[in-house]
Amino acid sequence: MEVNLNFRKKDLLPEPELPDVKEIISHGRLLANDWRVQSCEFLKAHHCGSEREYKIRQMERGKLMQHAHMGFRDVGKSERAFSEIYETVLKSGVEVDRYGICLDWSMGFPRDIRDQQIQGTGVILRDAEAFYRLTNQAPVASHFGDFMLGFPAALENTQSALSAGVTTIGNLGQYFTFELPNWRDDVETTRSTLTAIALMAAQPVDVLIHSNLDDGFAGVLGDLCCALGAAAVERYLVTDLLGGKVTHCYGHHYSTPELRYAFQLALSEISPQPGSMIYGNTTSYRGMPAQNYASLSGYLMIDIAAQIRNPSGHAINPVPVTENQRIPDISEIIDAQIFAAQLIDITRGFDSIIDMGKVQEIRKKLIEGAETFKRNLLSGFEASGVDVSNAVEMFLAIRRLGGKKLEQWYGPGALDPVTGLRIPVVSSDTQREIMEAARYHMAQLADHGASQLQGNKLRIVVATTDVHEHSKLLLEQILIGLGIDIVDGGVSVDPDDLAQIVECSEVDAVILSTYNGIALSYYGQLKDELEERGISLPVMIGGQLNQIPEDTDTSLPVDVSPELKRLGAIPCRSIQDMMPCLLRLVAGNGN
Ligand code: B12
Repeated sequence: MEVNLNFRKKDLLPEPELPDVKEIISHGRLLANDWRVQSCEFLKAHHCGSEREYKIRQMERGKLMQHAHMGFRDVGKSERAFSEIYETVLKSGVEVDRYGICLDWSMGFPRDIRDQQIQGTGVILRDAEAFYRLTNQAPVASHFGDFMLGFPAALENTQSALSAGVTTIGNLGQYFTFELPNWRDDVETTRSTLTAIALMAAQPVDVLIHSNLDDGFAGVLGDLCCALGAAAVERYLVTDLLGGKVTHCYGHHYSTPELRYAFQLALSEISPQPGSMIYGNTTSYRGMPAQNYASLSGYLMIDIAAQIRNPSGHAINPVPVTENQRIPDISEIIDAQIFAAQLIDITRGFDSIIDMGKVQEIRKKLIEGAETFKRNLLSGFEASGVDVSNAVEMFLAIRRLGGKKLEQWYGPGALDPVTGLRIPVVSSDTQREIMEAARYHMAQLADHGASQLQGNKLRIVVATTDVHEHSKLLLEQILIGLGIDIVDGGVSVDPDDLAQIVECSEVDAVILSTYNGIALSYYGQLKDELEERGISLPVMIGGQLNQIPEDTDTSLPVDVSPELKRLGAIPCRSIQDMMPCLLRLVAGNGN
């Protein structure tokens, strides 16, 4: 076993005093006297006390469950979607078992300061009554994950969800990786999250504490053993330290069929509660709807086959094929659900031809690697002085270190003698896909003047406004290939911090990726911050350049590229779009 002294507790947790974990747990338990799971349409219709009970029943019956994800800004539309999707698919003989509600990221802020925050694209529920109204529109299990746990409003949102009859609540993965704009108090975030977990653990019925691994570290790790290891560590945190039941979701980043299948088998051993859902392989949606249907069938068939052979309680999630273009509308969610039900029947005929030998081999490696990761992490933390039996210290230490360091220090892979990096035992698809994309774009850029950039010593800061980091990794690979020096502007960086980095690092331009539907507000703030510092330089911005117009409650965001351009930014739809600006910079005429 490796025990490395990679950090010292006093450097990572320098606070003279952290909140008392015993007090947090007893506060959460006490709150359970007043905040209890209430009945709702779903629990009544299925005569059960919790979604966990329902899942176990369906697993025993061999019934595959279906999940639909949604959350429109317009609350009325979200409520309509709840009943309309359920009723319409039922007419085709299909049942949606659960809805995942996509809350807006401003919901992560406590209610009293929520209105002053930048809003994204999800639904905003003003109070407990609004949670109740939404979840009672159909006899479908409601799952609240996005922007619940892992944020300063974790406790108040959990209280609202419990009183609306919700018995699967997350999303622990987001605790570890998501940031709210201009919110820096991770101790308060931790206090709220742990109190909410203790409250759920103390309920008289089973409440599943959900974590989407892809929202957490799995989205950026190079070794799938560490992604599975994260599930093992989270189980330790929630079950051993806080007495709750943890359930895991995965899927956005799992494209290779045998890896996806093997991960399902391995996860059901490492995290044996009925699973919440398997997320769709959304990163494979890159084209038009007709192309995305192929991706949908590809990943869904694997998920269905895995559920037939090894029912783990995870509902399958047919993500509508418009997902990469915009937030899918109600009719598109309905189509995807009906499509999935048909595919369940078809897949039964294919299941027997899958080569399980290869899948089982990967499963074994994943489990061994995950256990090594967990063991190394716990002993490494202990050696560094962290009290591994104290949930406050553990949560904060993991969050502050971040996935990449944890993988490098505690991963099961051998160290590469040249780079010093861990060699993945089971390589994730994400890194491979980013490297492949970088090679593809470099070849394309040859026709757009790429050679003129070499040797010109341009220096560019690359950053993201939110958790979406793949484009940053891709852009960095490409910029290195173009001979450009990179300054790391960070992930989920606030405009003032980014302006500060620009001021300190003598860069020629900024490259920014943004996805959360905040492009215009973010750029406006960055521009002000740069102007205040007397800085004028080109800002290239790409990703999802959209936003819900201010003072409206329309549900879908609109393109803001023209406004961005008018304000002085350089909107980029593709990688090639940055080339004219880069070429102007080497010609000495950046703006
Ligand atoms: C992967 C992904 C995630 C991962 C991110 C993992 C990670 N660590 O990076 C996870 C699961 C964590 C995630 C979370 C969320 N996501 Co997301 N996610 C995606 C997804 C599937 C892919 C985005 C991506 O990485 N693409 C890879 C890049 C390389 O390709 P690309 O986006 O096509 O970009 C190309 C060009 O635009 C260009 N480019 C990009 N930036 C720039 C910049 C410059 C300067 C230039 C020149 C070029 C350039 O480079 C690429 C070249 O091909 C998209 C849907 C989709 N299929 O596109 C949703 C999507 C972006 N997510 C979305 C949302 C809403 C969220 C959440 C808010 C959901 C939630 N409620 O929790 C959270 C974010 C929370 C937060 N705190 O920020 C929405 C955004 C909606 C909108 N704005 O209209 C999308 C579109 C899905 C949807 N339809 O609802 N997500």
